[in-house]
This record gives sequence, structure tokens and C-alpha cells, in this order.
Amino acid sequence: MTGSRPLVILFHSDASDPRWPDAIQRALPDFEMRRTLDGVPPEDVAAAVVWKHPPGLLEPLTNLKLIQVLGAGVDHFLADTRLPKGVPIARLVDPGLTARMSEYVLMHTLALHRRLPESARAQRDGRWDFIHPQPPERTCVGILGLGELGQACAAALSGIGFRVLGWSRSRRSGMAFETYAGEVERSAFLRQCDILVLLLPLTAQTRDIVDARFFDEIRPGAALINVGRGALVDDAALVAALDEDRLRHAVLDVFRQEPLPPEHPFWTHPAITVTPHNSSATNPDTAMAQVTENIRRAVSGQTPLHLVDPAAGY
Ligand code: NDP
Ligand code: OXD
Repeated sequence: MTGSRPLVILFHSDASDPRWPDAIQRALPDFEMRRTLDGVPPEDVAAAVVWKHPPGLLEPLTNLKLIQVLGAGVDHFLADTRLPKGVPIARLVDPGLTARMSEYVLMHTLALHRRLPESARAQRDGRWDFIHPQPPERTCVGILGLGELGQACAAALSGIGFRVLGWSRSRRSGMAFETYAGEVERSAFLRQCDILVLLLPLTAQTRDIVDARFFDEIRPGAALINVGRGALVDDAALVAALDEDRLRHAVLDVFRQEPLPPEHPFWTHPAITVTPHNSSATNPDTAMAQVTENIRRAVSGQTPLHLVDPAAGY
């Protein structure tokens, strides 16, 4: 309470599951859920729950105890140069989102492993193109980014027999698969992989990481799945790698500009599969528990779960 007034939770998202605001109000009846700051004294706002907010929205909120980003990636959020200083920022670690992402990565890895894009092209051309099926052990899947999502995808892929390798910024030991770390081990990792899965956050270090040099380092004829962020990939370098057969196929769920503009060459490229950033998504059924727990923690002076390191950018 601020004097006799209840503490306010500000919600802003135009893209999330529409059930969120009511679900938050039901779960936290002592707070007042507001969708705008109209008529709200800024000092009453204790927590903000946001996804793709307009820059500067949170600047006037002097008593904010928590910013809960309503997604796993925080690149869009941290691009706001007018965030209030020193307020803990939490991202979502949502079992539902993790499960949907594992399904997507498994589905497209299997499709690439079983050469579905090549079979679809053969059907379009009326060609009977027998491609001998191979066991998953013969396909090495490399996961770039061994966080919540990367590790879950690695477990799902290993579970059906793929050989999995992982690459991350810091050394990750104790995994059930071989891991590589940092720039110095990148090429040793890349040259072994038949399918590469991008599950990196977008940061100053990872922007454009998939560039012409990256495609020089990969195993010729490898395939790519990008479920991280569009700006991890240099679009022109990707198209060149496909056209020169250095890359066999790309499955792209995320793009520099979303929705992908109608004139973008990715739409019609025969070796690109486009999905509309729907590999996964969060929802109140599986993520509400973290949001309520974090708001309660923040207003009672405890450390919220899944904090972001703004200096690292994820
Ligand atoms: P985490 O923060 O849990 O993991 C990030 C991983 O990336 C860590 O292993 C980290 O290394 C690694 N990493 C960060 N920077 C570098 C670098 N410079 N070089 C090598 N590795 C690096 O994130 P999540 O697994 O939860 O999510 C990953 C990303 O997936 C999100 O940031 C978001 O962009 C994207 N995403 C996309 C969705 C979609 O619908 N397409 C849905 C949800 C998320 P270290 O272990 O050393 O810290
Ligand atoms: C996320 C996303 O980062 O949906 O959560 O992209």
C-alpha cells in the first residue's frame, strides 16, 4: 500500500496472450493491475510486467521494485536507453515455452535429417528421388547457446539418438554431451556439425555472429535453424551461403524485421523455410507462477528469480 492506496502493477504488451492482465489481477488481488499510467501516480507503481514496451514508458516510475519481462529474450527491452536505474530486471523461464521450443527444434532437426526439404523439391519437380534414410547417430547437431532452451533442446535431441555438441560463452561442464566454449573453440565446434541450432541471445557480441566467416567455418552442406533472433544472422551472407551450396537449408523463425517484409528474398528462396516467430511462446498457464513469485519477492525485499545481467545483455 502507498498510504491508503494499493500498490500498482503496470502491464504493457500488445503481443502476449490476452489473458495475462486478468490472470495477474486474480493471482495478486492485493495489487491494482493497470494497463496504462493514465491517472496513476507514478510512485504507486511497484512492478512492471512488459513485452515490447515503448521506450521511456518506465522512466517516471520512481518506486519500481521489479521489471518482469514477459519473454525469454531481453534484447528489445534493453534497447530502451531510458530505463529506470538500478531496478532488478527478470526474464521468463517458462516450462511451457521451453517445451514448445524443444518440440520445434526436434521437429525441424528430424525434417532436415530425413531430407524433407529435398523430398518436397523433388515432388514439386515430379522426380522420384530416393534418399536413403540414415540413423540419427550419423547426424551431429550443434547447439549455439546452452542456456535454459539450448539445454532442453540438447536433451530432447540426444533422447532420440542424435549426436549433440554445444557451444556457449563460458565453459559448461557436467553436460551429458560434448561442449565447446568461446571464440577459440568455435571453429572446432562448427566444423563437426551437420545441423546448427541458434539459441543465442542477441547482444553486442552475438549480433551478426552468423556471417561470411561463420559460413567458411561450417561443415560444407550443413543446415541451420535460427530460433534465437534475426539479427544474429547476416541475411546477405546466408543467401550467398545457400546459393553457393555451402549451406544446404535454413529454417528461420526470427528475422531482423518482423513481420518479415513481403519483398524479402527469404520468402521465396527454395532452400529457406520461414515460420512467423512461433517456434514457442509464453502463456499464463505455465508462466504465471514465476510472475507472481517475483512480484511478491521484489516487494518484500527478496531477490527475484531469473535476473538479467544488463551489462552482458542477457
Ligand atoms: P539463456 O540466457 O538461458 O542462455 C543463453 C546462452 O547463450 C548461454 O549458454 C550463454 O552462454 C550463451 N551465450 C551468450 N552470449 C554468448 C556469446 N557471445 N558466445 C557464445 N555463447 C553465448 O537464454 P535462453 O536459453 O532462455 O534463450 C535463448 C534465446 O532464445 C533468447 O535470448 C531469445 O533470443 C530466444 N528465444 C526465441 C524464442 C522464439 O520464439 N523464437 C522464444 C524464446 C527465446 P553462458 O552459458 O556462458 O552464459
Ligand atoms: C522470447 C520470444 O524471447 O518469444 O520469449 O521470442
